[in-house]
Amino acid sequence: MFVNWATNEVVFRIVYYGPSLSGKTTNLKYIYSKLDPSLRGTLVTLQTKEERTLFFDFLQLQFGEIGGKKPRFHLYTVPGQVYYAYSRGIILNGVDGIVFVADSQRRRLHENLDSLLDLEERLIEQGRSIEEIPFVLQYNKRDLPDLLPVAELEAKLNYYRRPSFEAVATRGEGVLNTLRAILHLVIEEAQPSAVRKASWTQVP
Ligand SMILES: Nc1nc2c(ncn2[C@@H]2O[C@H](COP(=O)(O)OP(=O)(O)OP(=O)(O)O)[C@@H](O)[C@H]2O)c(=O)[nH]1
Ligand SMILES: [Mg+2]
Repeated sequence: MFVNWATNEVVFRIVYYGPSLSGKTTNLKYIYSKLDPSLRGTLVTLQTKEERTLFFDFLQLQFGEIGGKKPRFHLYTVPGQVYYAYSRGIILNGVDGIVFVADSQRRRLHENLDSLLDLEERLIEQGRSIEEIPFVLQYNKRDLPDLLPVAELEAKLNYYRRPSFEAVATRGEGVLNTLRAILHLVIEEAQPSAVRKASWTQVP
């Protein structure tokens, strides 16, 4: 959380994490397409020709007020490809909330586990722990064949028992539920009394 006293803004950093091709950028694109332009900025994506995220994607959301300040939510995606660990560390710096986008396909279980481990390592480097950070999981690509059942994904990936959501990000299914959940947790962490009044409920 970062307070800009000059502009009376409070800025929260929310990071979409997960293995390569799990659908992180797709989540941001859908949020961008659905939110009223008065609530969001432009979507910045930095991609290779093959549409793999190179450094990060970025989208700013702005809703209502918290304790007299204007909250801004900076949504980032990390590049999932294994060798971009350094970039992921930079993007995670000062994170207030994490959405872990898992790929539900059976053959991708190991990439999901590796990415979760990578997330924990990047946080430990910064003297932080996943246990103290608002965190939700999204089981994406539920439209594809040969999926792991949700119960198995829960058992394997959700060992901290955090809120989790099924999704088909390409169709937008589950994307806004996931977003609402992380906004709720992040605001609750910052100021519990503000949750009910906060206008994150403006997410359609
Ligand atoms: N069938 C299906 N395809 C999806 C879904 N979500 C994303 N995709 C596709 O998966 C591919 C990768 O999606 P991205 O959103 O670019 O993945 P990413 O997690 O940002 O990948 P990196 O930037 O490499 O980390 C794209 O072709 C998407 O259209 C989904 O729910 N179902
Ligand atoms: Mg991406």
